[in-house]
Amino acid sequence: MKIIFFFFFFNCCHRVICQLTAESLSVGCPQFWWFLSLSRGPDKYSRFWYSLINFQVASYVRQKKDPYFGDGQRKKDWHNKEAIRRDSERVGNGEQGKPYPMTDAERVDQAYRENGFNIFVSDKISLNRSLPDIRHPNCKNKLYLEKLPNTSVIIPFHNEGWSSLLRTVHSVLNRSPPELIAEIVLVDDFSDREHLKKRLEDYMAQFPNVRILRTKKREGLIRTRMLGASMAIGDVITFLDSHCEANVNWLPPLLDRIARNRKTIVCPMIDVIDHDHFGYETQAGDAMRGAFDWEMYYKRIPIPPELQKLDPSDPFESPVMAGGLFAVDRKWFWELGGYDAGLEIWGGEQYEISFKVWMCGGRMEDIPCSRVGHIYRKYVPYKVPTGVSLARNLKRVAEVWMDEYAEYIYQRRPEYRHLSAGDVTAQKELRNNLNCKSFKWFMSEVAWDLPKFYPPVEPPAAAWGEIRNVGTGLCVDTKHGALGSPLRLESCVKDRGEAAWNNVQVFTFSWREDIRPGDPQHTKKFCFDAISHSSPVTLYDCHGMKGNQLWRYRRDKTLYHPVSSSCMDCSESDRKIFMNSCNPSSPTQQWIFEHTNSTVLEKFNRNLDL
Ligand SMILES: [Mn+2]
Repeated sequence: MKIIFFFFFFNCCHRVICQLTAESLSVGCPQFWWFLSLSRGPDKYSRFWYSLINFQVASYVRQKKDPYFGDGQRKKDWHNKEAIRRDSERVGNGEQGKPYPMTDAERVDQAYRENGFNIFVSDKISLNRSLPDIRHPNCKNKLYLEKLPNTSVIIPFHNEGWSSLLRTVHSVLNRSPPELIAEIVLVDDFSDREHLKKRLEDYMAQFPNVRILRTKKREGLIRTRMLGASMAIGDVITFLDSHCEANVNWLPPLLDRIARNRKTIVCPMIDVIDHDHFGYETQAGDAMRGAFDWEMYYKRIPIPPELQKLDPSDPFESPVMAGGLFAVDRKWFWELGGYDAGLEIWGGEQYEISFKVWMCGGRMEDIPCSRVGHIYRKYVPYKVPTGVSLARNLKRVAEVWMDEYAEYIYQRRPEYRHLSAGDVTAQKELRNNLNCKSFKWFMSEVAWDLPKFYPPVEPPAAAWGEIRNVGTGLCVDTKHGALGSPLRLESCVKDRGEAAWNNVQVFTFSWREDIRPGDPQHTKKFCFDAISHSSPVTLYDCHGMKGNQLWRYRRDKTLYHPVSSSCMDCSESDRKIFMNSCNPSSPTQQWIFEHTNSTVLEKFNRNLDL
């Protein structure tokens, strides 16, 4: 009786206690120590708690070496030690993921034209090149289920370069346990480049489990993936892009999660293969959650402390996937209806599948121990149909899945409101039949941390309109300059009595405490940016991380830049705007915004030593 009680207790407390230990170890959670000290008390009951915690910690540590899960399934080390050793000995161009030393001749435009990345460099690197094992060190000791489902790896492509496509295939074959690869399916979306025809078929004939499918006309990425998935024979479908490199032991960690819960969609961590020199490295920020803003641009947000794991190499939940790299149980993918067949060409499909899996009883995770490199192109080398299909796709996703939240998109993209999304009855029926939850549920249970970074309703701005300098009477002007070009002083448009189309003199000091061109309803995604206490002030892509784009508009009318502890200054003679040591009595450091919201400004300045 006692034992039964114990196990019951063990199961239901497991999560809570791990959470507590996780927090206490990583951030010294005071509640936990309070809890522990209580548990140390003399009475029998609290001693029981204490022993339970110790047991938990001990079992956590032990689990690393224990070949069994709690449910009695055997686990094993899936690393291919021999292949890892062979890789480590490789030397040559691009080996170990090192940048290829480019000459000027290789840097020419021609190298990028057909692929969007430097194909000359790609051609000089071995198809079997080695990659650095940049996984979290804990990944080296992880065991996964001995019995894993096998997978079809679907690789759609359109006019892909020869060496980049082949390196994708080679990396999968070289770094996957052969018994887990049911097949690799290359799906050609109507390419016209010669090397992708007979030459590719002849080459792939040496690999019995590589198949080539071809569309009969240009179908676009979404339908090409669907064609591959519909022909797949594996238990799991793994989608990859056609210019990827799979890293050490990438596959077992993905399949393991699906084996444990077939409704989990898993994504590898996507590393960056440089489009110039093919060096291999992590993305900025590495492990982050997938998110979106309310114009439906894909975004990444930090993992909140509540979701951080004791072991940072453990899988974590992600609200939306980045796009083309994920694995899903084949039957579950079709139960979810695959992709909405009404989606055209490209775009929005990652939201559709992500919302669908979360809202309809599944889940989605990123797997830090599974890493796949991807070449982020310099530009897309072929014609992508214009915005219409993307807008239509996004509207379909919003109409079918986002309920009342679709309104937030239409407010920012009024042109979507009356755009036809086509017939969505089948999609709505599917949502009904699968008994899917509401988007409100998704926002409150899954993406609850998103509004902090991308609020559906934009909080009020602190100041906006022209920014007039007190000393010179001139205004800040972008002159429609390119990104990175410095801001200038210019005679104020308002004073000229005529329209001045070549000027941009309206700015918003936004709720993010950055300054952007545009009025509060229509800000651009460029921000005032300074890199030192004496640098010019330029416009740069807003990174949303405060830092060198954080400004204070102080009561003395100075624009203070906390990172460099300096103030925005200007000189009338050369009309330059630059950072300088603060001197609040200098009129050239005083700026007047046309409009201010004193409540918001006071809130911003409250925590500041003025
Ligand atoms: Mn790609």
